[in-house]
Amino acid sequence: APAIHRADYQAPAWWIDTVDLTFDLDPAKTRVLNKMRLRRNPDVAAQPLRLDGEDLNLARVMVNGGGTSFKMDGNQLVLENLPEGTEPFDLEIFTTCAPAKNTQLMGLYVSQGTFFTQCEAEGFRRITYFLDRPDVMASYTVTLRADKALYPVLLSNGNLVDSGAIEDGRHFAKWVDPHKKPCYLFALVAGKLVAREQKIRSRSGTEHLLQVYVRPGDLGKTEHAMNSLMHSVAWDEARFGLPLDLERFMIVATSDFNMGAMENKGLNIFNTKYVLASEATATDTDFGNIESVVGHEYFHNWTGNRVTCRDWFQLSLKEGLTVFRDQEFSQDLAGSPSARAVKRIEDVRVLRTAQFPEDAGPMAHPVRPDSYIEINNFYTVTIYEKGAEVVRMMHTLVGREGFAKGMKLYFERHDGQAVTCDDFAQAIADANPTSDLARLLPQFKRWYSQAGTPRVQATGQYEAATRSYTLTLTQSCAPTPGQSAKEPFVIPVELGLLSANGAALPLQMAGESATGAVSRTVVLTEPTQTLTFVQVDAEPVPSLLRNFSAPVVLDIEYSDAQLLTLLAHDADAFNRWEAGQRLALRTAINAIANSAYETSASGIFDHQVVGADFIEAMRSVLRNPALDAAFKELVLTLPSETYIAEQLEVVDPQRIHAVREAMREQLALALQTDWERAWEQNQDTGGYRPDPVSSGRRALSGLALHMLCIAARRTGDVVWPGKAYQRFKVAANMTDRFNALTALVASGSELAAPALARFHALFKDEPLVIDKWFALQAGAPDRGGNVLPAVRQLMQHPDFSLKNPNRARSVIFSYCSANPGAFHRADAAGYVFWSDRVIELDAINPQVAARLARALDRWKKLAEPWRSGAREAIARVAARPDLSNDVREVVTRALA
Ligand code: HT7
Ligand code: ZN
Repeated sequence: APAIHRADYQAPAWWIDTVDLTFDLDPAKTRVLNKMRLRRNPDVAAQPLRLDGEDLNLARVMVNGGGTSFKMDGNQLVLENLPEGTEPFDLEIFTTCAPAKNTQLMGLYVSQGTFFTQCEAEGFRRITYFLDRPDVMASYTVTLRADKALYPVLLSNGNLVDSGAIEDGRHFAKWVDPHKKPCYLFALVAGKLVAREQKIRSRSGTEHLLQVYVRPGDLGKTEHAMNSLMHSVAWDEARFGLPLDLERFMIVATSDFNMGAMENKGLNIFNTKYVLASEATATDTDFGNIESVVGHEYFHNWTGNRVTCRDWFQLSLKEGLTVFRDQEFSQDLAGSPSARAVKRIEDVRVLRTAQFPEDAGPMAHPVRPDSYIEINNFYTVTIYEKGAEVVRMMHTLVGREGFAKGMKLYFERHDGQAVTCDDFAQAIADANPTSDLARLLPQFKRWYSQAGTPRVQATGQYEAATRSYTLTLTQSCAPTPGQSAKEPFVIPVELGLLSANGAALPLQMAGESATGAVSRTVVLTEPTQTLTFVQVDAEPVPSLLRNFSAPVVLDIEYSDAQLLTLLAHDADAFNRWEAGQRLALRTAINAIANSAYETSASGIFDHQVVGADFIEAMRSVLRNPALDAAFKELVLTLPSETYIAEQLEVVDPQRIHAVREAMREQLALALQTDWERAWEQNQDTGGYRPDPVSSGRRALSGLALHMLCIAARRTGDVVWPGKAYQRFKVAANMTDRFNALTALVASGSELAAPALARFHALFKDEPLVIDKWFALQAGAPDRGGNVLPAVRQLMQHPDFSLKNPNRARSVIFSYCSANPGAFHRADAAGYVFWSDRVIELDAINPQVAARLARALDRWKKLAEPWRSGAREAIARVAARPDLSNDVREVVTRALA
């Protein structure tokens, strides 16, 4: 397929004002009657009407009630003899499709006997012929007709205006959406569902009905989703003055879904994973994810739906902004500064372990891409998470109030329109004319146009004679595909200085008078800049990029002593955590590089690499009564293997795995009594609540149990595995139960097998829990190459299905993308397995297959023999003549 280029954008030659859809729903053959009112766009040169369609059977086309000529050009329906002039006319198209055969889960499909739709990005064309592009916004009326016994609930966007019985045991429902929308926001649902309902009143006094629809047995697991929805409605009104603009807002859960959830206007469709939760079946992480995904989809109601994207190159306009909003929502709900910092650290961890590698690999693209072959491949961590960081930097540059003013102006200017990233940035800048953002806007927008992660190199020079400290900050950005040279970025750097004993020093720059401020934001714009601080009594410890104020890599040569000072004293919690990570990373990288350290044939790395200072620093964190448990758990978790790999030029995945495992074991043994105390002091008291404090306590006690089981493996102790098994059996919530099970599996305990069997028996009727059961085994540490055969075995399990994306992800992705030590086998068997699965999945669901195809993105960094094995596996996929555009684009870029 040819690439589509942003520069080629042209406004549509036709507008569609109204769409009246009638569906006769039948899994084998659904009939769709599409009556549209169209008119020519007078601003664009006259041209035939070309409507997109895919996998449709066309039965009839009529113009103003009469027959018309038409032709097919590939997948497009082309009408050339349409009425002249700009007067509206009626176009009626009658098609059929086969939802039961739709395994791609795009367009109209059936999941467990219920009809669902997924139209973003280009799924509406699989329902009817249409101008399937986001800048064509129409008013929709939808009539659904179906068997009443099989499909008692019939839902679509907007308001229910009519319903009733029709012939042959069938019934109908008619929905009218009061808001114009692009077709990617269309949705319908039909099936046997029940709803949790809640009436709410907005600040202005308007009443709204909130509904969460699920399968009948799942109603008891909808309370948290409903609470999250109510919090979301209240938050958007309080923080941004954005009210709910619908009488009725519905969420529907399905277990077959390609992504997390979808923001269809007034009828959000969710993966069950992000709706269903009870303390018995969902972990604290699940509860947190539900809160943020419910928030995310709800916030799209304004950022995405009321103001949408002009074209798909602008995807980050809605996604980056909405991720920023859901991150802020979760932080605001978390409450305390420490809980906010924990959320920020978690978000940055995702960015650095997933987006930074993307930005350095073959799929690197700007936040606003210039071209794509398959848009589904561009729902990426760059568009979402880096896009959110770009919005966050704007927020930093104009301040919280300034940003709220900017949002207000954005909606005043663009409500009801399909716009661009430029329009958004312009609105934020125009609302803050004296801000750094307004002053630097053209340069700031390089964040949208230039791919790659910038690096900022910092060096400090203290001069005792003048009591001054000079920081030199130099920025650079490596070439990315299609972009060899980069211009300097606007980089806000929040910073502070600490004395050697950890006191916060007042920041006074040369030529300024003293203000007493101990933290400030400096905005970098040049390739190199120097900052001179005066009245500094002794060499300070710089604390740079506080709260991760820009999505960059900070290169700075701290001494161990400086890092220990920051870890113990920095007022910025993010940088405290970061100092601990730097210490751990340094230890890991030195051990990986030290050729005197041998790895045994079985992959065991038997050298003491963790130094006494690091151990004592970790002990102080663990014992510090002033720190929250959630923060301690983050500090005491070593950087991931993926993150360590990103820091290296050449990657030996087995050595990284062995070194990290050895470090964990050493920390487990050296801090044994502290882990015991952490376990005992963080037991749940009272009932389960997924709030930040109690979930932090569960996280820390879970890590402690894990470490104690790791230590037990080395010491031969049977007490802690026994305690873990006991906890696994009697735990009152899934978080504690699953942490105990994980500790047994990850430490290779003999009790793991009986625990896994018991877990399956207990939860065999809970698909989301069975997903965890599969994922835990596919993600288990490799012992002599046992994981790949286990994964093959899991694929033979009666509960396994390749067609269900959650299940496929829980086994195949957990192995190929989340278990580097087991996947990167020297015999390349992991890669061969990967290529087989990519090819197999591609025939069922190209979108999911293309995500799996990304697992080998970074193959060029691998050492031999992995590099050659990986290249061969990718080439094997690429050699298939029948690949989807989705997978073809990924493997072609990987091999380029
Ligand atoms: N906007 C939604 C994207 C989405 C999606 C895209 C392609 C294929 C299937 C999909 N399901 C959902 C999700 C979001 O960002 O809110
Ligand atoms: Zn989104």
